[in-house]
Amino acid sequence: MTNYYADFVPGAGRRAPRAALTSDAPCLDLSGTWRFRLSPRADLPDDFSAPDFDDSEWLVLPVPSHWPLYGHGMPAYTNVAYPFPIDPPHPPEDNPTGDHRRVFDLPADWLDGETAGEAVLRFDGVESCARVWLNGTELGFFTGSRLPTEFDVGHLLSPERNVLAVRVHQWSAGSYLEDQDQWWLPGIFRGVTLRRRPAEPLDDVFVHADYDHTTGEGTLRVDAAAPARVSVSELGIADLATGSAVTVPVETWSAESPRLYDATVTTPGETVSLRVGFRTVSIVDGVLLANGTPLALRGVNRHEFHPDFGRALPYETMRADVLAMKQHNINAVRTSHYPPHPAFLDLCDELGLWVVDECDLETHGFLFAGWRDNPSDVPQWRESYLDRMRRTVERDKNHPSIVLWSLGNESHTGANLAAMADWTRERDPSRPVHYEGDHECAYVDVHSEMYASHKETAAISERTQIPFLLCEYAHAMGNGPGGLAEYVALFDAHPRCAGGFVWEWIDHGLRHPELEFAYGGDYDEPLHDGNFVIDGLLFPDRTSSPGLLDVKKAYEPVRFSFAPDAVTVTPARGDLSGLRFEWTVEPGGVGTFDVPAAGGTVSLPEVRTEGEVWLTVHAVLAADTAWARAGHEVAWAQHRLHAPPPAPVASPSSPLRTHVGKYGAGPATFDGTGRLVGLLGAPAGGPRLRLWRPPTDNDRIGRLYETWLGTGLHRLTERFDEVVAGDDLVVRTRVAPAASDRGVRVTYTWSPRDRAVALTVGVEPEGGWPEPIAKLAVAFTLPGTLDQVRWFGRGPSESYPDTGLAARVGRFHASVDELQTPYIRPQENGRRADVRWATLTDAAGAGLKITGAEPYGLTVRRWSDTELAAATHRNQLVAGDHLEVSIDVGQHGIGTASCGPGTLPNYELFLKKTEFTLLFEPVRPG
Ligand code: IPT
Repeated sequence: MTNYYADFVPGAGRRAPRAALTSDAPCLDLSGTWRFRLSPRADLPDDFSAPDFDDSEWLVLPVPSHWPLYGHGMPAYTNVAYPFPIDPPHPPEDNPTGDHRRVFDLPADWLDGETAGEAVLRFDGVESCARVWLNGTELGFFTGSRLPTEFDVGHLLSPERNVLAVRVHQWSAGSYLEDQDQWWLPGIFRGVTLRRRPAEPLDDVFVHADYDHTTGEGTLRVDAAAPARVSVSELGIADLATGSAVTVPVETWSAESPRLYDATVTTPGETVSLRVGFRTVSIVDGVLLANGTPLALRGVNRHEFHPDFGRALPYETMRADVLAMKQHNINAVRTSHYPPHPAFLDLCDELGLWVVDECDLETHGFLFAGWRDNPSDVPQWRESYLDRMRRTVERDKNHPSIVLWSLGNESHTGANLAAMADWTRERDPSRPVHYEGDHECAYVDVHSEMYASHKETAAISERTQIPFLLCEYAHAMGNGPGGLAEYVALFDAHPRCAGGFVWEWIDHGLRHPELEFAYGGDYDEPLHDGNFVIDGLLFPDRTSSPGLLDVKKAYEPVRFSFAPDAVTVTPARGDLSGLRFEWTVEPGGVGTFDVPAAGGTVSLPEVRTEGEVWLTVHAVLAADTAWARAGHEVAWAQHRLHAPPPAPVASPSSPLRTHVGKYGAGPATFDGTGRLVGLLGAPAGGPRLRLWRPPTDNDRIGRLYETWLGTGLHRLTERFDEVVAGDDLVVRTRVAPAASDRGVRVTYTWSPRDRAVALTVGVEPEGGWPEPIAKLAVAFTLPGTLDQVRWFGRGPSESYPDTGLAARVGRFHASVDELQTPYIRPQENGRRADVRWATLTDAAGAGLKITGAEPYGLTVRRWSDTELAAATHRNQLVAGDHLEVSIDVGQHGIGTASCGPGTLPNYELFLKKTEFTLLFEPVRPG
């Protein structure tokens, strides 16, 4: 067989695809330590397949694995571009090829007398093309990296010393169909198993478990590859013949309440165990329904990723992903852009997530060829397209969690996609077909878009005649996504809009010895897309980003609305029966209240406290669930019970201290030009006007950042024009970028107070400033020892004008280090919003309190904006000996311009005449 890896044909020698089944037939797991040899090319002799070939000099490699993650070759990242010439079906000449060998004996109970009997060798995932031999006999080859493949091998097996040889090519014709935005990672990365096939086997099963919401009854019918009997003891179903239906009262399966019934299907030779969930997906009047109720998909896109193992995920990681999704109010997942490991879908069934199961298909790189010869419309590729869809649907058809089949991603359009849709509908009429690239909706059942703006989303939701969803939105790259709440409000408002899937679940940062987490370019790839692969809600080590906390808030299944003396609680999905309601008043007290399952209005507690007082209501789990413990907070909301007292900046004045060439006011000292030189007896600097921020990914990739660079916001110069020392110390400056006649007149008025000093900053633009600015702030440098920050404002996590939904008003404490959000590519982060006051104190509790006449945004760092902007990986940030403190009275929103719309108009920031006042007072220990 020559050049099978450069052929349109998807494989040879394989068995027909079938469901992933749990069977009582013996199964031998062939994962473990294999022998391995890497070659730079594909056209090698196949002598290694001979059983007596001597592999004792070879390396060893765990299977499942990607070999580049074990030091053999390098990972490589491109988003859209193919990292080889577009010349289908030819893969590149440089084609790393991994030969794998595994020797195994059959377990004693496997043998049927002297013979091994029938058996099937199964590969659950190999990237990108494998040729397989058993005991020296070639079985065939296959492509379709994230799809299963089986071979009949019983006739080749011996009781002892079976030699399995697998040649894996990194590149193949199949690579043209696998241009997903992720690392290119070759290898046998999912399980390899040998499955005994008994006499009278049960090779395939197709469960149909519908639910009629008008009667409350479920209808079960199991189609099977051989006559078999079906039992579901909990439903009193015993010995139902395959092919015949029975209707009984059932509880439905839903993401909120994933009720499963254990079932068995039995032939004389084999018993298969299934978990059956009853649910019917339908489209009525353009609304996507499950069990007669609108499907509200509050989803995420999930790639399979682990920082050490790539797509060879440990089971515990898959489970952790599903649990974390559930705990963050995510109820749906799109398996972008390939069928996941089958165990992941079992977890979705068990724990409850609606799934869009996507075929392993993407030809995005043809974009750079103007979509010329795009495989989606080239007849030679048709069989490969159908083969991929068959293997997806056949493997996964029994999962109640799957509600839509997706043909693939970003493959433009064409007859082969239409053929996939036709085949799918014919094989499984119970699930609608999704594919975003069919813009005309010629062969799909739902209208899907990615990164539509809020305006477009509203417009499509209004005019569409069929269900509409955003298969990708809210690009979670770096700091962000901004504008999430506004999207979810649109989903809630439009019945035909079934919701959306945030892009994406996790940053694909690979653990790296020097860089901590690597992204594109860190392996010297000649062509790469940098940190565009770092765009998840989780950091690579699966700690949460602020974006994930915002998703949790935006996707809450409970809504609260407040009247002056009451709160109304309404379920947004499901009902309130599993929840307990609590309230806290800070400072004040705590309590609980009852709400009927369908929702209701409850009086608010009466609280008599002075000052600014907030009520927080919490919906928490009443009892342990499969995915979180009792007490886990599902939803919350806040309501201000008492307005703030007048800001204390107008405390009694005291005289300005003057010495030769120096001034003093409260804790502050100034040089003769009026420059701040000391605070609390320690060196300090500032204030300096700041209009720039270290660019977020959204700033940088969106075009606004270029505007900021062009305007020179990052290189403002300052001129001291005048200092007037009277009752107050008034310092007039002009701040302006080089090469421009624009400027800003900034007046700092320092008013001495009793042991304190108030600062009023007057800002007056000169010349036109038509573009948005990044922020309007003053920056100070303070001693590095003041690294304990307490504040009354939004927290505990960061917030920007259009992010920070998860940040509630309260009193918080964090060290300066804890205030930093460790984005993998460093960028603006860590701002705390709506700060009424903050203290910065040393270990003993001594330091400074900064109170705003109006709430302000606070950012405290151990490095400068310039250093933050220059760092490409977070371990390059080195703490200095002082703090950089920025106090802003406005920031431009975050938006999602790295992929999608920028900041919504009401979160834009423009420079205009402004005045704000801050009070600085010493804080003493204790
Ligand atoms: C879209 C892709 O579908 C997804 O895989 C990912 O690359 C995402 O963008 C960006 O991170 S395609 C884009 C052209 C809208």
